[in-house]
Amino acid sequence: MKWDIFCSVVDNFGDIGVTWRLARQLVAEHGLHVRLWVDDVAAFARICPQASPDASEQLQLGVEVRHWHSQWQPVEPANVVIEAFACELPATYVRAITESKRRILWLNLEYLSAEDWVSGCHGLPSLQSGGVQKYFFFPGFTESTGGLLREAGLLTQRQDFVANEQARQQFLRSIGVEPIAGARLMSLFTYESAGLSSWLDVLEQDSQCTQLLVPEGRILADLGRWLAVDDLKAGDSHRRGALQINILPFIEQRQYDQLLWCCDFNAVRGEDSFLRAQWAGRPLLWHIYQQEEGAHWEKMQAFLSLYCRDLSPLAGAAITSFWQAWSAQESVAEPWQAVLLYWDELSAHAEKWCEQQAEYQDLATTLVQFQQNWL
Ligand code: TRH
Repeated sequence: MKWDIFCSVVDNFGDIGVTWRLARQLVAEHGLHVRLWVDDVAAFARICPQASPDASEQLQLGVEVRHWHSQWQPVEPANVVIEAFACELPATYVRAITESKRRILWLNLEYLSAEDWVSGCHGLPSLQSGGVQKYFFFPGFTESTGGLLREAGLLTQRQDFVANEQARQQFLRSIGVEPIAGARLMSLFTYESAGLSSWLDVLEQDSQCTQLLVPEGRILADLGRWLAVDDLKAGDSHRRGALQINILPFIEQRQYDQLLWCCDFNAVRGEDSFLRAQWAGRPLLWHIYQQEEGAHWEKMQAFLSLYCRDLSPLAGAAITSFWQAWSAQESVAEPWQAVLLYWDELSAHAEKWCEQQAEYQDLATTLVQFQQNWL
């Protein structure tokens, strides 16, 4: 059974981050033959360092990764075709689907959203020219959606790792971090935010020491301005009062998971790191990807109303105002103090949320089942 996944890298790393993770899981757990077509192989090589950034085809962890050239060379379509994030398949490939004598399942894998309307649209067919159906497949946080990307054994792996203090310290040292005993460990991987400086001011003056781990990314410029240091790079570390800052290299996805598991709090962004931070079972800040006309506010609110359902109203309000102030580029000093007030409840809740979400069937399995029901 052959599957083709098409990914066009919009910007950043999330599109390829999600599709690479899905492709790996379909091979490893469902024994499928998967071709991952990606237009920007260099972006792929950033999250899969063993990959060659300019190979037109390569085998990585059992996945056939193909460069999706602008001059498309016709190929035989697979049995299942996943068009990720409405990336528009090559016209000759669509024609080959339409003209094929075989039944080919064509799915559009959508961005992750907690909005109510998602479950009503999940799995619906849309008739394409040439008479072929394309099905809309929505990941989500309820069982009436396609579920969430989650590899088998992920939570056990995390629990084993976290229980093994030596493994944790060894991992941190392997990415150039000397852990400070007793410090609160946090990671920061967000888009640019004017609210950052207000957060760092509070952390600097806090009675408790914080060690902030910052992978190279879009937040570095704001961080450099606050530190009054130019061209921050991986390996740099700076101390300001109670705040120790370590700049990390961009590491590969499985190591990034371990980084999230080491931390007491994770500031993440987009879609894939947002979900990985939920599987880390720790309190988090989600810097949502900004969209035109403020569409991202509804998406954030939809998630928060789900996420805060089992939180006390004050703890829910604290995390909500922190996320909103951060994305609104406002000062987060006050909201952060409120988060600290409800730290224990928020920490316990993050673990409970993770376990609740892990009860649903994972996205790769729901995709495979959808195809089996469709056959
Ligand atoms: O990179 P992003 O901002 O991608 C975004 C989102 O996908 C968003 O939904 C989409 O609309 C936009 O792109 C176009 O954030 P995201 O989704 O967290 O993807 C980052 C990927 O990078 C994720 O797979 C984790 C990975 N990563 C590493 O592999 N190593 C690292 O060191 C770090 C920090 C991240």
